[in-house]
Amino acid sequence: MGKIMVIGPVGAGKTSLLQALRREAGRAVKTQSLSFFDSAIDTPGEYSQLPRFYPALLVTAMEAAAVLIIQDATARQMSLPPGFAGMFARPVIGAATKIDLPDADPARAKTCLAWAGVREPIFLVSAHTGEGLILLRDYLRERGYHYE
Ligand SMILES: Nc1nc2c(ncn2[C@@H]2O[C@H](COP(=O)(O)OP(=O)(O)OP(=O)(O)O)[C@@H](O)[C@H]2O)c(=O)[nH]1
Ligand SMILES: [Mg+2]
Repeated sequence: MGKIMVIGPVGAGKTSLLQALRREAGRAVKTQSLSFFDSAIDTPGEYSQLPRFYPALLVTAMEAAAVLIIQDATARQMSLPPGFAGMFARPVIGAATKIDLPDADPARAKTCLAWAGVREPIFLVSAHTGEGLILLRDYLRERGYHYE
């Protein structure tokens, strides 16, 4: 069993998704530092958006079994550089979050993730309604990754 490390831009919904996977109630607060849980490693969005933090992300990824890259499905553009996913010496999966919102565009989110180098699988999820979480949990369980 191994942890997943969750990365992606500020406000994309990383902490909310981890809380939803753990079935925790309550709204997420901004992540201020690398946060280690039994099930996962949560990261502040700045670590994915500011290249000076990349070495810290890469070293921390060595503690994880897999990397989960998050894209806000309502975001109009990708805030990660092309090929970002390829930096990690770990399996990378993707999730587009906030698909409950009216301006969510799952196809655009998948394109953004592909631009960042994420190959399938890409999960479409909502931390607020729980949509898509069953498929993501099943995938993580099958691979032997922690999530709760
Ligand atoms: N409607 C909706 N809002 C969401 C969803 N996931 C997260 N949010 C909202 O998006 C905002 C940011 O969520 P966080 O989970 O804190 O985002 P984060 O990626 O952890 O952000 P940082 O810690 O700053 O890197 C919060 O107001 C959440 O309530 C979702 O699936 N649907
Ligand atoms: Mg957070």
